Amino acid sequence: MPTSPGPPEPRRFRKVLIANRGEIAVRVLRALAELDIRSAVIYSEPDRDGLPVLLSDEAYPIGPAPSRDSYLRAEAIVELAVRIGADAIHPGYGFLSERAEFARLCREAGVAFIGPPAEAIAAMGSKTESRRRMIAAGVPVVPGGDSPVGDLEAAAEAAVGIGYPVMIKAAAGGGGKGMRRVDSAAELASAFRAARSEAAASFGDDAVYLERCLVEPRHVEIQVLGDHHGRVVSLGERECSLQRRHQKVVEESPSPAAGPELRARMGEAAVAAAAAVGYTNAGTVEFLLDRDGRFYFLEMNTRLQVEHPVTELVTGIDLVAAQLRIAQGEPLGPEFDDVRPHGHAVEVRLYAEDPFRGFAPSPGRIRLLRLPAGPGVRNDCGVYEGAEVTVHYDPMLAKLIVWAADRPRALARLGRALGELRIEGIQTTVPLYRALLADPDFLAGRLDVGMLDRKLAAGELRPREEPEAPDLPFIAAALVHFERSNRLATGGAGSGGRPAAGSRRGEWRRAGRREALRRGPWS
Ligand code: MV4
Repeated sequence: MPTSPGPPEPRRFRKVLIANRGEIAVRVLRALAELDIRSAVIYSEPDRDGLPVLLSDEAYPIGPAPSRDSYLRAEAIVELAVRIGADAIHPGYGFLSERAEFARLCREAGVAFIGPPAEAIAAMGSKTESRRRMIAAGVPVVPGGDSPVGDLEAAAEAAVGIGYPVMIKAAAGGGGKGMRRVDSAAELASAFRAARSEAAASFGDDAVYLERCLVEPRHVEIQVLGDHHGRVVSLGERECSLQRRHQKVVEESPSPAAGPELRARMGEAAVAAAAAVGYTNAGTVEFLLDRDGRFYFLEMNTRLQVEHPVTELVTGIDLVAAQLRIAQGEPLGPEFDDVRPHGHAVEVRLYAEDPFRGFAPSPGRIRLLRLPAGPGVRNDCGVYEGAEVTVHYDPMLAKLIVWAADRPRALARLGRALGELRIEGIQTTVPLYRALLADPDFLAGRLDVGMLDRKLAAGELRPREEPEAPDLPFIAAALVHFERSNRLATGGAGSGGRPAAGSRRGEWRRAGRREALRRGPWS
């Protein structure tokens, strides 16, 4: 049975230390400010001029660029929290967020870890252990072996029992490392060897096991919250099938594949999964959903996730505020009864990668940054104009999230927002999203986990440049000036009617407007 420390003494946090950087540090800072809790951040040398340092109440240097010398210094971070009188540490995602040992260190130092108990992190950290516990809890898992296969003979036997195609997976794994699809007995030996050595290299553990391979499944995950009073709730699903090499690029809620009935069943399974390991705070239960609407537990992410905003926008729940309140010992209130999605939200991740050059990293100075705004548009951004993007950390700079009444309107709004967005100085994945908005399968919600890689390999998703403006800045400036003086002279209605579409004058005028928008009158 999971050891539960029981409800913490109810208390108000006065100061919280954020053990992270970038957009998620900014996101947590905002929640702290709204709850009137003092904020402290750590920062590495290259992050000293970063947005979290600018926005926090207190900021502390933690070391040089390499993560192991800065953001991964578990003991130094806990010591700092004690020294500065922080009541709690928010780990964000990545870095120390899923290290059971870190959660334990916090607890021993009397600092609240804003996340689940160390025991729950550990139980979900092992694929084979979590599979066994899910089976015991009645949560559906992909049919297959519930223990590692030690040699090729055992693997062959297991594969026959399961039936080809099978998936070989690393027991310690996750993220697709050490994973191999095997379509026939003839391929098994080489795939088994490859999976084992990749597992050993990635996780220091060469244990692998076999599952039935699902064909073109979707990745659908359920957001859960658990309080310290024994209650776990589901906040519905996120569709995360659009991934490039196991990196999510677009997420949305609700899933185009889910209706109220499937949502309810997946939500119940996710709540059972979390409860089975004594889960508290925010977590995500990942499922594979097959084309017949059957779903299978994949793994549980024991942290706040990058894509949490789409859930926030369709449920109206502030997940970071909920994490803080749960960690303070508050019970989940009536606003968490029977949460249903309202409207539709889509998130695209802005990576500093060049989609025209195989998604190569694209560090450099952000020379121009204009973020979209207006109805239903949210930016979770960790950088600002003039900031330097380095190669030291994850290339995700920001997320653009839109909300609208339904999916077609949300996609239209995403297109509008991408049209307003300008980033110069570095390359980003924005052109890929412009291309996706012209893809019939994406528009129809026909998604599966292999779709993006297949389309990119087939050259189907030519990244689209932003609508190109001719390089005519002075003519543009003249046109803008002409328009302004004309508008003043005529009392605001412009020069009297739109020129016929495609007319020479109309094209030039539009080019001028685009150019003026691109550069801005201020630069
Ligand atoms: C699978 C699968 C099909 N069948 N398991 C990849 C990462 C790992 N966490 C689980 N993964 C998969 N497991 C079975 N039995 C297909 C995938 C998969 C995938 C899953 C989620 C998100 C993206 C993916 C991309 C390719 C393959």
